[in-house]
Amino acid sequence: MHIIIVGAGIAGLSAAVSLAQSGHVVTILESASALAEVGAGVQLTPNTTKWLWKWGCASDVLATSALPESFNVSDGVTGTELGSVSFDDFTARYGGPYLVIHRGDIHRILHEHAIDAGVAIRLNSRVKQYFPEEGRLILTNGDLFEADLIIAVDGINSGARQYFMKQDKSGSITDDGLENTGWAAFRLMADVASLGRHAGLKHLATSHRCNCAAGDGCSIMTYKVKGADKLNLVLSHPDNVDTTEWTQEHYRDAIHTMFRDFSSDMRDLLNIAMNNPDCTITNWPVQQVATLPAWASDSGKLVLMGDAAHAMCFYLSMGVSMAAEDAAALTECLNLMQGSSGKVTLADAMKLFECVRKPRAKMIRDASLNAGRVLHLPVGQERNIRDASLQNNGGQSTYTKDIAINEIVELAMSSRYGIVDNTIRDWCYRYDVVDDIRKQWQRTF
Ligand SMILES: Cc1cc2nc3c(=O)[nH]c(=O)nc-3n(C[C@H](O)[C@H](O)[C@H](O)COP(=O)(O)OP(=O)(O)OC[C@H]3O[C@@H](n4cnc5c(N)ncnc54)[C@H](O)[C@@H]3O)c2cc1C
Ligand SMILES: *[C@@H]1O[C@H](CO)[C@@H](O)[C@H](O)[C@H]1NC(C)=O
Ligand SMILES: CC(=O)N[C@H]1CO[C@H](CO)[C@@H](O)[C@@H]1O
Repeated sequence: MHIIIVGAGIAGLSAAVSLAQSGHVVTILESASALAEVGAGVQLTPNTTKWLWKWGCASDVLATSALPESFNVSDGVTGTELGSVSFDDFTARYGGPYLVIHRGDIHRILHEHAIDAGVAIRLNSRVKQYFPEEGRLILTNGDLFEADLIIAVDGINSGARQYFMKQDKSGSITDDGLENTGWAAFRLMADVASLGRHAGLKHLATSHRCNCAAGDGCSIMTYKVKGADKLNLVLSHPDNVDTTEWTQEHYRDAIHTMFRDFSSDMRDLLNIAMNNPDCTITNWPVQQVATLPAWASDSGKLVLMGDAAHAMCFYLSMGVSMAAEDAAALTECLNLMQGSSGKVTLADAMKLFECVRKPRAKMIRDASLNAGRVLHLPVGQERNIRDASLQNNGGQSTYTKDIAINEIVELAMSSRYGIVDNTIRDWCYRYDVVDDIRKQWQRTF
């Protein structure tokens, strides 16, 4: 098939690699004039890495990523370790490692593999309008494109999403599908070298761990990117400040006030990071995409994927995993459709894609938001429940492939903390989207 992908982000490039490797003719339209991914590191969960391996990216990814040893959660105020999960046995347990990679690196690797697979990438190509039922679109410069299938992976501020929103009586769309999560994050970096000179922070310089210091309504998450002399800091806080007019001085003051009760080690960490003359602090309000009425047009010729369809907050680090799952799922649907010798239409195949992906995306999105809530609980009974379960990783995992959905939803929305919890983690990482698509296919057709 001839497929147009709109957006060359991590999700668009993943879809391009997967589809082109399956023999489809793929063109990417990207509005930017150069391909570059800004920002710091991303954490990739085991199943994502397994997809990347399948697409032949293993050696490139491993060469540029860090394999953290563990994820440790502590009480930000007392400094007490609350719980942890070791990443040592992840490959044995989940079929792939947990890793941290620079956004620019994963983007470049996917880009190179897309080119190798024969994908054509057109930069300076901003889509202005879609014709969802016809498989056509127009760029802002007036160029018209047509394909068997158009996949819109144009990110959280997607222009394609409006075609899937409900219209009001006058036929206009007033809702952009975005929801505030109530959270935002200050992002900054610390020099690893300067941490090494501080007794209480040395371990951040010498070890490769994802650390999270949790407080009432705020937290400090840190991780290192391979080869980097920088430690990434993500400071979560309630999204109730307008920082548009803020100077760096405002940021510093806000951070000092916000973390004034944290342990002296954590305050030293923030000071070291902020005292660096190169330090630039930015604020990221964290938004998510509402549950949309549909992801595929009636004809199946326009499909929404990636953050455009299901942006979620980062407390389970599942954004890129969901993008990789989308790519694998869509490829499998098209392969099965082509194997059905005309029995299954594109419209039916894309509906099936939507039926499998939408509920999973909703559950992971809601679980991510709940993980943010649980991480930032105030002192009290619910926090005691969280801390007790953190100590033993929520006990033995009760996850099986056939576990009742309600049981998982209940757990994922409970006081247990996402990634450290054996059952919630198994549910996130043990999922096999291709298996799910095949089963649903057999049931439906
Ligand atoms: C602060 C932060 C931290 C995160 N941390 C993690 C993490 O640790 N782990 C993780 O898995 N995920 C994380 N995520 C989420 C992850 O980054 C995304 O889920 C992932 O990058 C997928 O994005 P995407 O490709 O769908 O969208 P994008 O990266 O936004 O790409 C969309 C592309 O479409 C292009 N485009 C937009 N409109 C048009 C148009 N009209 N015409 C043509 N092109 C267009 C844009 O230029 C862009 O290149 C984080 C996100 C944030 C904000
Ligand atoms: C962090 O987690 C690992 C793995 O569970 C554990 O061995 C280690 O003791 C934890 N604590 C610290 C401070 O590193
Ligand atoms: C795509 C993929 O490899 N998915 C795997 C995710 O992890 C589980 C558990 O290891 C595997 O069964 C899936 O095949």
